[in-house]
Amino acid sequence: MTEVAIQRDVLFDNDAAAAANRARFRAAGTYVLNLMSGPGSGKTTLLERTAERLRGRVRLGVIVGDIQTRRDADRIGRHGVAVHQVNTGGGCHLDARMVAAALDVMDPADFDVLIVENVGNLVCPAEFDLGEHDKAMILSVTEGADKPAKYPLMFHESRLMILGKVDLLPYVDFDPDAAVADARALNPALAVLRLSSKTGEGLDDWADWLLQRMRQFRDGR
Ligand SMILES: Nc1nc2c(ncn2[C@@H]2O[C@H](COP(=O)(O)OP(=O)(O)OP(=O)(O)O)[C@@H](O)[C@H]2O)c(=O)[nH]1
Ligand SMILES: [Mg+2]
Repeated sequence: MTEVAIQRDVLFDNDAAAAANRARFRAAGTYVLNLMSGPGSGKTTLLERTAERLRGRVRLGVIVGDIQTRRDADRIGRHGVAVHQVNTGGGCHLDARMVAAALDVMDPADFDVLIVENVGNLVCPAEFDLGEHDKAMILSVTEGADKPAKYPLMFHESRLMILGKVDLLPYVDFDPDAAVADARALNPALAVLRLSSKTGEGLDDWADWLLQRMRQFRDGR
């Protein structure tokens, strides 16, 4: 069997597992977001801030994927949300079966919103459907404005791009307009939010976006 054929089979198996996850989320009425980015772009920090913002408003759960350690789950768990850590043991992304296994621990029916923090990686996570309703990504200003053009798939697949760590804009050579233009050339419908988990800029817009997507999912169910 050729390499191409093997990859096709892997993705086919994943798609079947993703469809089963999606059916489970629909039955439970749970909106699910797959949050992706390169390593260290600020996913966990944003989820810590999100847990604080949404406390008492929606039932938020988090599944977090990392190659090793449960450090991110420990960080998020300190903010009073239910969180489950998945370790891929070397794998560079989550797949739908890993999420299905996590759902044995985190019953989707217990949550209005379930956010999956994917493994930090700007490439592989975008290739795998987890059964989520939306993909969102963070591009932090420390990573360089050339990333949409160089790593196109995640920008193409995402509904929302968060321009993260904007508090650092004065200290880095990052052209936000160029980054957004390149990302929208790949994905004209891409929503963009400027955000800093440090100063709080953009956190209200992020919470509004998330709650609006949750309501739209419920209305369309
Ligand atoms: N200045 C600034 N630093 C930030 C911001 N958000 C996160 N950081 C810092 O960036 C570093 C990485 O943040 P994390 O939230 O761990 O990033 P991550 O994307 O979850 O990382 P991985 O899970 O390892 O991929 C930490 O030192 C954070 O304090 C921000 O908005 N501004
Ligand atoms: Mg993290």
